[in-house]
Amino acid sequence: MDGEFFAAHTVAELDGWTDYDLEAAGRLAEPLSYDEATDTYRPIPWADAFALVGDTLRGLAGPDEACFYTSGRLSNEATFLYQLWVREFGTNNLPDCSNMCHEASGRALTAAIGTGKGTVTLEDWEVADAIILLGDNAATNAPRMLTWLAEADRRGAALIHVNPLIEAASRRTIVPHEFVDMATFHTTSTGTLNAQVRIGGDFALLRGVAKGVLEKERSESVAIDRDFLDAKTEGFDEYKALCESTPWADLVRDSGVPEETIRRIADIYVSSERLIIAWCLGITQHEHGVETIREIVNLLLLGGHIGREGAGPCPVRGHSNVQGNRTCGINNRPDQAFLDRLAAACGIDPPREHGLGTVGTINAMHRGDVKAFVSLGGNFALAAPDTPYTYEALRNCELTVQVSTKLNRSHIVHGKRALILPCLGRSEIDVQAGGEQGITVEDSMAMVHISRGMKKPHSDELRSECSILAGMATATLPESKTPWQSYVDDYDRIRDKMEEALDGFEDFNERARHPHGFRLAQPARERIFLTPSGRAEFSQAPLPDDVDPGEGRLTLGTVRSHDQFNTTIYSNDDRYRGLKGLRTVLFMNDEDMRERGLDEGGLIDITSVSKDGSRRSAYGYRAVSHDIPRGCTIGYMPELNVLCGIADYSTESEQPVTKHLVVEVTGQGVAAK
Ligand SMILES: Nc1nc2c(c(=O)[nH]1)N[C@H]1C(S)=C(S)[C@@H](COP(=O)(O)OP(=O)(O)OC[C@H]3O[C@@H](n4cnc5c(=O)[nH]c(N)nc54)[C@H](O)[C@@H]3O)O[C@H]1N2
Ligand SMILES: Nc1nc2c(c(=O)[nH]1)N[C@H]1C(S)=C(S)[C@@H](COP(=O)(O)OP(=O)(O)OC[C@H]3O[C@@H](n4cnc5c(=O)[nH]c(N)nc54)[C@H](O)[C@@H]3O)O[C@H]1N2
Ligand SMILES: [Mo]
Repeated sequence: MDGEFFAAHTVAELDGWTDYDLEAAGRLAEPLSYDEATDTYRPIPWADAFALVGDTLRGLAGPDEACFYTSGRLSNEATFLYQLWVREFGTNNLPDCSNMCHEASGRALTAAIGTGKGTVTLEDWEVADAIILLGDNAATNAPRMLTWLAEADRRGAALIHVNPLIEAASRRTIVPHEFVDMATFHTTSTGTLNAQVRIGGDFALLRGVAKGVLEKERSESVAIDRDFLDAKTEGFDEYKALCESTPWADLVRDSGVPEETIRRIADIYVSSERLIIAWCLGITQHEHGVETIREIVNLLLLGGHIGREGAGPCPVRGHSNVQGNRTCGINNRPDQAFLDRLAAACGIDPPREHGLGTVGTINAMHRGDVKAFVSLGGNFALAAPDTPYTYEALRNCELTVQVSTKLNRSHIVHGKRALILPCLGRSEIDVQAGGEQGITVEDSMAMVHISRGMKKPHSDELRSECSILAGMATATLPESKTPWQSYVDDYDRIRDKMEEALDGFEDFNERARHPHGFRLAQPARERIFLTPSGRAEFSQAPLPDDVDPGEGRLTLGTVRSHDQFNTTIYSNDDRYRGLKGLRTVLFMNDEDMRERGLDEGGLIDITSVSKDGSRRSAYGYRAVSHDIPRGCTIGYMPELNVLCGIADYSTESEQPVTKHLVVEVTGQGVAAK
């Protein structure tokens, strides 16, 4: 997609294309700048593009008038350069996709165990006796996990799936890496028990399991790990009292799960020596996401299921390097110790005030307080909540800059001036002055390893993300003492600096080259809890009060279909949920449909009621009957972001509550009767 492509299609025309067609148009091939007179993107030399970025940023009233977004694919090296540029420039305005994804996990784990990551490794999965998986559609979004689940089932481990939907991975499924089974359509068991919670009912379920375990403790002294609780935790007695005083009736009502099932999970808990609890977005994208994850940790602590082989908390991350982005400094709320070390290693004076996250960025752009927006990957326009409001916010900017591989909506919804800077993909060869370069990423289990692209780049004009970042940084900071070009010439030099600036990166260059890389230290894995008390902390939150959406309303969760990657939709089918050719649907409970006079496939309108009382609607959807608890409904992201008001974010995590929207659903023609 070079200059000719863009000369032939105005932005107004591209605006009419589907997201699929934008993405399918091919790889971006050269830097482009928006030309208002012709409403087209036109080729621009790299040097001029960098100068435009530098001039615009230096022309702002202050560094906080700019925001710098990251989607979770950026390598550790590029991440480090990005945050160094932004902090040397003078702001912590570093919103990222984590603000919409696992922010709640990081905050909850930091408060509970002192470090914002899980403690579980792949070897732990191989020896766990029980695995509880909450709010994850593994068959679609984490297919590698199917292999681990199938293996666990074969050795007799208990697999408990907690989800309002009975997803494909929760019973029997075809495991993608088992080729013979695939060829013969042989399914493998990947589930023992399904607990079909109400949306947002996980907290009550988890507390119920804890209550069941504590009741058992009266008769079976082995139910909890007394020594661990005494030596390593804080707040157990209060937590125990809280569990005891919460009536079963409340736990059953709020979770939507029968007492008998909750007690069965407690039985499994007590009979398991090694328990892993893993979770994904079904837990995080709620008002009470942080408290729910703290309740996950509470439950693990009871039996000492942390810092022990085969046990622990395991947030299932999304993008390939979203965890590494945080480790290497993408964080709008950096802690002071991190900044102190960065300042000493890099000779900069980073700002100390916290910066804007995703929701804060949108609001600030909307008000006109933020005038420049730089995006390293991702598709902010569609991934963010309140689509029309976010569009207005982006269009308000003086300059938007997208560093991307392919065209998407965020290039079409742009600021007054706009740049598209095309970068190498991870699979492409990256040659710099010092030869071919490799980059590192960190996976969900904190393993870091180096990799190199093998393919010839799509176009000679493409630059690596490190090189683009250095170009923008040099143009922004002419007086900078950071040796930007030297870093780009040889990424080993970036890694040497990272070793100085970041915890856990000792001998980085050497260890990254080990065949399987190396594991970043996770102190909580060694039962070293870097909390203020030096112990793992029980939390004492009350039951959430928002499980019931109110009379006549439903709670809506937005999810991915089988054929999509976040904002990129590959087809309108959702194989495992048995749907073909349509994404404008809501999965509904039969009773909820009957109550509204809806037939299968009936046309519906959906109106959300925001926290601030404002209303938003989506029209012409279809109701699809599904096995889902009453009062709950599920539809697809990113389309349904139009229903998530800008005020609909969690006060605990600032995450948009995209699994917990309050909606009214009416049949077209039915409501009028
Ligand atoms: N193929 C593919 N893989 C992906 C992605 C993709 O789009 N496509 N995206 C990547 C990214 S960035 C991420 S973060 C992950 C996301 O992976 P998932 O978290 O699996 O993503 P979702 O599709 O949003 O599904 C969330 C699940 O939570 C359930 N759920 C909804 N509400 C609740 C609730 O209140 N409680 C519980 N217990 N469950 C609930 C839904 O039924 C659904 O099964 O996947 C990553 N992997
Ligand atoms: N309603 C609702 N909204 C949600 C969610 C939800 O469950 N419900 N989930 C949230 C979650 S978990 C996440 S993570 C966010 C995702 O938010 P984003 O990360 O912003 O969105 P993606 O769709 O993953 O971004 C895809 C784009 O990244 C670019 N890209 C791909 N590979 C590369 C690369 O190697 N380099 C560069 N520079 N660019 C590349 C491509 O242009 C592609 O179009 O969305 C959030 N939004
Ligand atoms: Mo994500």
